[in-house]
Formats: sequence, C-alpha cells, structure tokens
Amino acid sequence: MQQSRKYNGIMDWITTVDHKKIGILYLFSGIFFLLLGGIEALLIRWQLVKPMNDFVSGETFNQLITMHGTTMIFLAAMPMLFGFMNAVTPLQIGARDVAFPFINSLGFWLFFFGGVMLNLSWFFGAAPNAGWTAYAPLSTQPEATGVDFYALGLQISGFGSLMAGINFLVTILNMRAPGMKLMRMPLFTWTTFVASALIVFAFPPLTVGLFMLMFERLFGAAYFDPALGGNVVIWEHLFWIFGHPEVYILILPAFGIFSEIIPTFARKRLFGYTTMVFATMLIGFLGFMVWVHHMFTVGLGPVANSIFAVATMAIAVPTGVKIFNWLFTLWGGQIKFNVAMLYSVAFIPSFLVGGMTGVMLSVAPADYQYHDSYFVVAHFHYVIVGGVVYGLFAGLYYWFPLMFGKALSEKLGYWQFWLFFIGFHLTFFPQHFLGLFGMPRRVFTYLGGQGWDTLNLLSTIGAFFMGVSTIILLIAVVKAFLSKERVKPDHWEDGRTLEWTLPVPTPEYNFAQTPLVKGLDTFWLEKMAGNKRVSVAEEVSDIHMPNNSLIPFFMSLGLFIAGLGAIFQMDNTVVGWSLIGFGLAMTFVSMFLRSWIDDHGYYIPKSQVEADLKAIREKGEQ
Ligand code: HEM
Ligand SMILES: [Cu+2]
Repeated sequence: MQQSRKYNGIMDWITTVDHKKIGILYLFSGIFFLLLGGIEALLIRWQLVKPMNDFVSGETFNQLITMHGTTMIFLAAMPMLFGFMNAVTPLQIGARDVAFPFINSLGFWLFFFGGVMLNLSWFFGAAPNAGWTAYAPLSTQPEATGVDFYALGLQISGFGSLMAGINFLVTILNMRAPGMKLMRMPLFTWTTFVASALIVFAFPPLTVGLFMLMFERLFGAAYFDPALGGNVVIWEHLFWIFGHPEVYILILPAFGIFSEIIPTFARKRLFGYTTMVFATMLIGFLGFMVWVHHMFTVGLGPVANSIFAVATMAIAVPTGVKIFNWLFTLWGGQIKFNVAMLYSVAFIPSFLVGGMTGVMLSVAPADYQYHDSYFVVAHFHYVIVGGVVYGLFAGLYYWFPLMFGKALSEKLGYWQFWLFFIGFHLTFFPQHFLGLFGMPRRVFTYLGGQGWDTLNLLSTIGAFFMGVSTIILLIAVVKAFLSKERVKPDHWEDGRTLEWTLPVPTPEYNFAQTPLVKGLDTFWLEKMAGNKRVSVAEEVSDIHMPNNSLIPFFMSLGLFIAGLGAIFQMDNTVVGWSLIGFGLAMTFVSMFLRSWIDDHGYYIPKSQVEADLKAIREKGEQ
C-alpha cells in the first residue's frame, strides 16, 4: 500500500502537502493580496488628496475602504504570517512536517478560494461596501449585494484559518524534537502557538456572525432586524469578540519575528525569555477581555465601559514588558544593521506610538471624541503597519534565504526600508491631527477651509512613498529569483535556532536525523561549544512521508461553487440551487474519498537519506 504519489509542475503545487511549499503558497498569495489592498489604499488616498475631489464616487469609495480593510487583514497579513509559520515553525522545533499535512493543504485552499470569492465581487460590479466591520443594519440592506460576497467569502476562508490554527497547536504540542521543552521553544514558535490558540477561540464567533448575516441576507432570517424582534448590537458583539483577538493573532507572530531577529543580529540571547513567553500568553488571554472598547459609544452603560476600559489599559503592561526586553537585548549587543534588523529596530518606536494612542482610546469618555475619527485610523495603522507589516517585511528579508536558497538584495532593501519608513510616518502621523481636528473616518470627501487640506495632502504623498517602496521590494524579489547566486546554510552566520542548521534547499523530510535539543537557542549553544553540527537523537533510517493529494483543492472548490450558488439563488433560483447542489456534492464526495481510500504515505529509504547526507557534507555544508 505504500506507494509514493508525485506530481510535477503546477500539479505539484496544487497537490502539495509539504509545509515548506504550503508556506510559499501562503506567502505569495499574501503578497498578491497585499499589492491589491495597496492599490486600493492608493486610490482611497488619491480621492482624499484635496477637498471636494471627484476621482471616485461615494459608492466606489465605500467599496474601496471595505475591500482594502478586509483584504489587508484576512487576505494579506494573516496569510503572509501563515506563510512564515508554515515555512519556519516545524523547522524550529525539529519536526519533519506539521501534524496534519493534508489539513494544512486544505486550510490553504479554503483561504485561497475565500479570497477569490471576495474579490470576484468586483467583477459583478458590487464589492462589499459596509466597511470591514459590516455593521448591521448597513450590511443587511438588500441593495448592498456586495456583502453577500463578504459573508460567504469570509466563511470559507475562515474555515481555512481555523484549520491552520488547530494544526499548529497540535504540531507544536506533539511534534517537538527530543529535548525541545516548552520553555526552550524559540519565541516565533511560542507566538505561533498562542496566536493559533486565539484563532481557535476567536474564529468561531465570527463564523457564527457571518452565518447569521448570510441567513439574514440570503434566506430571510431576521437576527439583526429590530422590527422583527432582532437586535443590531448582537452583530457588533460577535464581530468584536472575534475582531479584537484578531489584532493579536496578527501582532503576536510579528512580535515573534522581531524576537528572533533582534537576538540574532545583536548577537545576544533574548533578554527576559521567560517574561517574553508569559507576556505573550497574558496578552493572548487579555485580548479576549477587551472587545467592548470598540463599542464604547454604543451605549452599553458606564459599568460595562469602565470594566472594558481598565481591561484594555492592562494590556499595555505585558506589551511594555516586551518593549523593554527588546531594548535590553539590544543594549550592549554587537549589532549588525541589515534590512531585517532595521525593520526590527524601527518597529519599536513606531509600535510604541500606536500602543500609546491605544491607551488614549481606551479611556472611554475620551473615546466619545476620538471614535470614528481619523485618530482611530492613525492608531490602528500605527499598530498594524508599524507592527505587523514591519514584522512581515523583516521576516521576509530574514527567512527568504532559508525559504528560497537566494538572498534579497540588501542595497535595494535599504532603499525599500527608508522609503517605507518615511512614507509610513508621513501618511499616518498627520492623521492623528486630522482626527483631533474633527475629520470623520470613512468619508469620501470633505469641504476645504477646515484645516484638513495640507494634512490630507501630506498623508497622500506618504502613501505614494510606500507604493514606490513596495515596487522596489518586488524588484528585489524578482532579482533574487533571477540571480544564480545560491546562499549557504546559516546564511546570516549568526543563526541561533534549528532552522538555520538545515541545508538549503531543504530536503522534503527536513532533518535527515531528528536533532537533540540541549537548551534555548540550541544551534548557538552548539556553536559556542565548538561543534559544527547539532547533536542528533537518532540513527539514519527510513523516513515516512505523506502523499500529495488533489482532494483538498476539490473540497475547497466545491464550497466555493456552493457559495456562489447561494449568492446567485437570489436572482435565479434554478441556477443558484443547482450550483449549491453541485458544489456541496463535490465537497462531500471529496470528503468521502478521503475517508474511503487508504493513504498510508510512503517511505524514503535509508539509502537515499544517507546519499543526501553524504552529498551535503561533501559540499562542505552542514
Ligand atoms: C496590536 C495591534 C492592534 C491592532 C491591529 C488594532 C486595530 C484596531 C482597529 C482596526 C481599530 C478600529 C476599530 C473600528 O473600526 O472602530 C481599533 C480601535 C481601537 N483600538 Fe486597537 N489595535 C491594536 C492594538 C491596540 C492596543 C494595544 C490598544 C490599547 C491598549 C487598542 C485600543 C483600541 C481602542 C480602544 C479602539 C477603539 C477606538 C474607537 O472605537 O474609537 N488597540 N484598533
Ligand atoms: Cu480591540
């Protein structure tokens, strides 16, 4: 029964269950959506460049902001982080793959088809227009047909995120190499773990909310319709019970990336490792206790507002602990300033600004002033861009050599960094003042002479700086792929964790022999002890591998088709229900096949592993 099923070319990518390849799929899909969301952002800023501009209509503007926010959060930032989690976490814990490779592939394809569905809305001339928060009753208006795509697309991609979360939890708990105790896990692995736990608890409320929204829009339910006994505030609760943990799902892995890069290039152990781990858990826990800070002005009353205000302020404590730990890691280090490190160092003050405006917003009475103004837009972009996006870029420069065997140009990287850094502050710093001067969020134009003109102009100029910077990043990526120069393992020479012990390109089984972990930063410890290689925990032997599979692709495609059917049945019952039937049948048949057909994977013979090891050692690598 143990035959190996292999495909080539594009079929290999569609059927792969290798976490390294799935990581690449996530990363590139994420970058694609980052560009799309970026173009939308530029269009928004272009509309706001001057008062009474008529570059786009109000309706188009609403679609642009909705799609920009939704795309950036669900289709750019999360997938890019999943890309690194996939590509790096199993390597950091000395594993040969994730716990459930099949589910990993399924998670990717669900995300992918969900993203395609959301963006298909543009081609039907009706992108979602009720904001990324989709508040009822705005989102339940029958004519806002774009929201159908939002409700279904996010349900499908949300299933994918949920599966990724479960998979990483089990992987980290069960697949660690001998000696890799919990308190020896690298910080990126720890933050992946906590973020995955957040996903498992935060996504179900969103799914429930979207399910209700779908039933209200498409099948005549009335959960959010007060005239029929519904309640609009239920949506806000469900959305933010998901929504606030979501910001930590994004920022914690970014914290993890910085916590890898800073010790590596300061060439010092991470200061306060244990407090970093506990701060991560505490932030994750408190992240579920604060959602009402998005609803201070709803009128839930002073008791609710006070409790949630205090809980929100409390999060500043573990976050402050982290900031100091990074600073103390830098303190006295022999710092190497490459691009990954520049982003990491620039992150500290940028994120600090976002954190401080966060504490300002958490003061409930003050939030009555700030709420729904550009001040909020400035706040969350300081944390999302100055935190998450900096982290994504830092991680990209740092792990690119590991993932692709080639390095990004540092020279282009410097340009990319500085343009982005300047553009970022130029765009978002003035928005604090726009907010304080009364400019509301989500307006498509404004009257001149209110003191907003120059600040808006500056903000738009800044956005174009970031646009140019992104083009440079693309050039750097293309250049790296075209170049023939291959990197050596441990490309940065200061690697501390297990992923840097591997040959590049990494064999599909990752570790020829499972490593033996002797402490935190085990590779560094071995280097300090004068060893060229890390100790191993087993003899070379046959390695069991999972087979590629087409099933995840078809399972997801089926849901995609059924989702389109659910939308179309509003206009054409026959076509719509046929698609629903056909799509669900495809999904269920795929599920049946998965249960019915025995697939035990295959073995890579010991002789092959030994031959690989010999070849690598002859090259003088590893
Ligand atoms: C860590 C990453 C963070 C991200 C990605 C983030 C994101 C956001 C977003 C998207 C909003 C807009 C909500 C809306 O549409 O009304 C928002 C609002 C808010 N954020 Fe954050 N945030 C983060 C951290 C923080 C922190 C650290 C605090 C406080 C210590 C905080 C406090 C608030 C408050 C109180 C609001 C409500 C503002 C209002 O409704 O007027 N956030 N945040
Ligand atoms: Cu929040």
